[in-house]
Amino acid sequence: KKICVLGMGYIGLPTSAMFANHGHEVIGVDVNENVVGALNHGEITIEEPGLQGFVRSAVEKGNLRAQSQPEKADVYIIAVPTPISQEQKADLSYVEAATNAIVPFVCSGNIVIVESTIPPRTITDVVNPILKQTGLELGTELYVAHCPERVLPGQILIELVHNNRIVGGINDISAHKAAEVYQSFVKGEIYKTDATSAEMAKLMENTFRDVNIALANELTMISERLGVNALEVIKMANKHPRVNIHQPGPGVGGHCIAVDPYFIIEKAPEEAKMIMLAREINNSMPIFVVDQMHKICHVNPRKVAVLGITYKGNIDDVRESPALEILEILQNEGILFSIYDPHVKHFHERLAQSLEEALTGADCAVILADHNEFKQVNYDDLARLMSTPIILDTKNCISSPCIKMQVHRLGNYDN
Ligand code: SAJ
Repeated sequence: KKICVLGMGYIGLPTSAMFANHGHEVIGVDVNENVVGALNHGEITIEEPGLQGFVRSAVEKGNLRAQSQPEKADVYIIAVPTPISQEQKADLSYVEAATNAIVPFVCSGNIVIVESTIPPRTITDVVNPILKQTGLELGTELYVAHCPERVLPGQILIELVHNNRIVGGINDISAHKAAEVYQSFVKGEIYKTDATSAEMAKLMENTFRDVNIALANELTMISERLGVNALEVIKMANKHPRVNIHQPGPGVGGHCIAVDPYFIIEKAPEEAKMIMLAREINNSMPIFVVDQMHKICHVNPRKVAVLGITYKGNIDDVRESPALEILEILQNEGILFSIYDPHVKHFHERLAQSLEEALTGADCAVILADHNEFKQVNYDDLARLMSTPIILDTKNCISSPCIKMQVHRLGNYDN
């Protein structure tokens, strides 16, 4: 089949390479000329384990090429971003633009699949009206489905193949046709449903995680008040067969979990009370982390070493990262900071080249992302570089016991 994928980002690019490496002819479309140029040389502009080699092999086989405009194909997959606006509403402009862009090329028998995360009813209320401009009858001549992506950044190539998929068609035949498309590489189950259920299911998956992280973060704040070790409490409670409290941390970042719950809230603000509260709790964590930092430092810190600024470990993505807010708070408080993140190349003039450089002269260090690089370090060896060897580990990632370095873990107040 010939597949045209719109949006060469974290989802569209690996998906394109996957189809291409499974024998399909894939056209990758992106509005960014740099991304298009790089891709045609087999180069990628994002970090994801295994992706570079995978994309290069697809391009070298001649099955994947990039361009800035769509063209005629059998299947169109829309995988463009849905950012959140200032008013915390889904900005559907990229989805609308991508749908409009394919209208001149779509023919009878084609399948249009939206993978972008969208608020409930977007296929019915926004995408279908645009596709009607083709003059084709939707569901009989043009098949339309929402097949939300579910891959975890850091494990995209594995999860694309092994995760279960939900395929929400505008009618049964659309769901069936879209499911067939994914059968070429998906080894998980493919479940067929209607488009609106698929939209809502995707949003609820990420909301479930957000609410559970909020519960862990709330437990952390309660534990601070009561002098309890929240990390131990979570470990023990999770020994129950039906309990799965998530891990506390400096907040929830990324372009999915910190954003998707708002797509539900905007559609039903009166009812989505718990969902909103979870957002508020998670958004309050950067302030809590800075407060904790002040409590463990005996004097007001002059310089803080911030270790890890991505929204989670072992990735290069700083979007919606709680670290950005923590840096802003430090800045506003007039506290000097150095930053070290082995996964981020360009970010800030204060980005240090090594852990040693970042720690030198610091009164306190704060780990905000659980990169593997931070787990195996002998922090006792580094203690001498700091003015005061104190470290706040917000991701519970230091495993070795320390003597010279004073290690405080977010959540552990049992002392
Ligand atoms: N986090 C915690 N505590 C935890 C788990 C995560 O504080 O116990 C934080 C992380 O540090 C990070 C944020 O939450 O800041 C989100 O990280 P994540 O690893 O939970 O998820 P994402 O955003 O990288 O990917 C999620 C996944 N959704 C679910 O697991 C339900 C992924 O499967 C989705 O495809 C992705 O969102 C998406 O694109 O929607």
